[in-house]
Amino acid sequence: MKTTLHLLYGGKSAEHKVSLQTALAVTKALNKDKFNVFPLFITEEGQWVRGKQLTGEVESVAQLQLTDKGTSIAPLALTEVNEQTDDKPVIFPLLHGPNGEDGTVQGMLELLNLPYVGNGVLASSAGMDKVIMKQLFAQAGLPQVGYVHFLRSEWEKNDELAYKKVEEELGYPVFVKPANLGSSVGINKAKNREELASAFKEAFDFDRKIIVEQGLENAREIEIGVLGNDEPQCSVLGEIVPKKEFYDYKAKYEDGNTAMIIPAEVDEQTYESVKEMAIKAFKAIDASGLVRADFFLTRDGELYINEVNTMPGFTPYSMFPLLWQHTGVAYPELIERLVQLAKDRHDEKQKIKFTF
Ligand code: G1L
Repeated sequence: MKTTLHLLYGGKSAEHKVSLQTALAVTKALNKDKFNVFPLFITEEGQWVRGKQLTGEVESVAQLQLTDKGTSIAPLALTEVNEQTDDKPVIFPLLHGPNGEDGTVQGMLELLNLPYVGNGVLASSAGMDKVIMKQLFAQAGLPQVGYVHFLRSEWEKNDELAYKKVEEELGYPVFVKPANLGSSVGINKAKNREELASAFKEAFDFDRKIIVEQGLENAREIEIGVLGNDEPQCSVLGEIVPKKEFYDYKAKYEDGNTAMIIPAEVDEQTYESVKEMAIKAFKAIDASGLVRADFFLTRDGELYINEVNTMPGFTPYSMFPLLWQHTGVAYPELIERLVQLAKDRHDEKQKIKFTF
């Protein structure tokens, strides 16, 4: 029996275009003999638009921008998709940022009792808040660099006190980041008090809560893919290497300024440690489906977890799919595995008794 899949993409977010590109890549990779694929587009204004089944070849993102071609629906009218087939349709959310990655869309899909690809409500929201995520990692005994966090109201009351806390507990350099953002906006490196003050000011433009992390000099950035539900598996390792030296965090992570090395060259023991820590991190946030776990490896061989990404870049050229490609799971198979994991989680959930 064919599986009906609804791709949910676009969205009221800075990542709107990335989402469209990703939806296009996923659409192209899906075997139409196995899947009935439907587009569900969220415009930049937040309007939900449902389109006709994607049967033939979809060649450009313009075909996925349904603005005049589809039927506007209320988000909760998504339940109507139920009637099209006896097998429950699976929703594939490809959305980033505060309106999709933080668990809100996942919560809506839970209410509708629809299976969906990727992380659930708890992991999505925990993974979006860097402070909460670090607290869960600390609880799991995972090594991390030092960090402190502040609310805008605390900083407004006494900014000197906040800066002193950073200097006493961490020292320079530090990275200042909004607690709640998926991408790299509002992030700055600070090497002194003056840079710290301006980094605080910018980070608070994007969130009411910020995190300040100790900066490691010269550490390598190692990433790994984790795939599964209750028994997650790890991919090979990848490394992010800046193509030249960067003084500015933003420039470093702009497109084309870093290279990916897969597999990363590390010794056997480091590989084993990364895998073990990645699985611990996956479980610490109660992840399901997938995460990309990011680490720092110092030149003396010390390993720290940096963060996990519950919705990593997902074009065929992004780190997560490439890591799995090198592990023996090609892009179309990766997508099929994720859809199966969505069904498995949904079936598990149906076993739960809700009345006593
Ligand atoms: F559903 C998955 F597979 F879990 C999933 C969902 C979303 C994987 C990766 C992503 N990534 C994105 O949606 C994005 C980073 C392209 C945001 Cl626009």
